[in-house]
Amino acid sequence: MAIISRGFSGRRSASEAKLPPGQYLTTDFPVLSAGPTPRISLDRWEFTIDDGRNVLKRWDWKSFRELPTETITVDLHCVTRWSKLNTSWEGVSLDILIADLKTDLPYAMFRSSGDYTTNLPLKDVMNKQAWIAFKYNGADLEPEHGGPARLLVPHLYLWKSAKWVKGMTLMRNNKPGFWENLGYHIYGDPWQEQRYSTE
Ligand SMILES: Nc1nc2c(c(=O)[nH]1)N[C@H]1C(S)=C(S)[C@@H](COP(=O)(O)O)O[C@H]1N2
Ligand SMILES: [Mo]
Repeated sequence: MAIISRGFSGRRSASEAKLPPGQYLTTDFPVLSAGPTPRISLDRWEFTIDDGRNVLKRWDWKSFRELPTETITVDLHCVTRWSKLNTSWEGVSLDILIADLKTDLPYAMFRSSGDYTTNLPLKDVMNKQAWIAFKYNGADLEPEHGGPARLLVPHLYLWKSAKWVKGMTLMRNNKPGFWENLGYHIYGDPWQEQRYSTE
């Protein structure tokens, strides 16, 4: 008996081609949180950028929502091996937030309500690679998924997309955040399968 394999057409399907190594497709939207879901009221929400000494920029919800927004469709890849394709978000590009920032500090630690942190090279949040997203599928982002607003960095494993994000601290040297300290990769490129710090 012939086994009709997925290679029947001689090509991978479009969705398989979008799947990094070791990942499987899911259509639901799992919730992965290291702690309880914080409830953040919009009148207390803020996002700040600091250099470890001084606050350089600060937005409250009103001024943040006056910034230009983008609607984007991106693929999500969690290090626990699920991937979700073509997710739709609305958010403010990090390019907008750091546009007139003058700094020679090449790394950033993103900070969330709760104790969650995650580190990123500044160049990875520039040039339409990262957003602070406040809508998912056209609706206000659910608290479980990081609402009112979360970082979205779809080209890296999803632990880099800090939920309930409240600020970024610019750094001279790269430092591990929450999961990176627990053995996950300092960078986390899903296409290179950079899951753990030994890889
Ligand atoms: N503040 C915060 N952000 C977080 C996390 C967390 O525990 N706390 N978990 C991360 C991990 S490991 C993943 S896979 C994604 C999960 O996002 P989701 O719950 O919306 O699927 O959020 C990331 N951002
Ligand atoms: Mo994750």
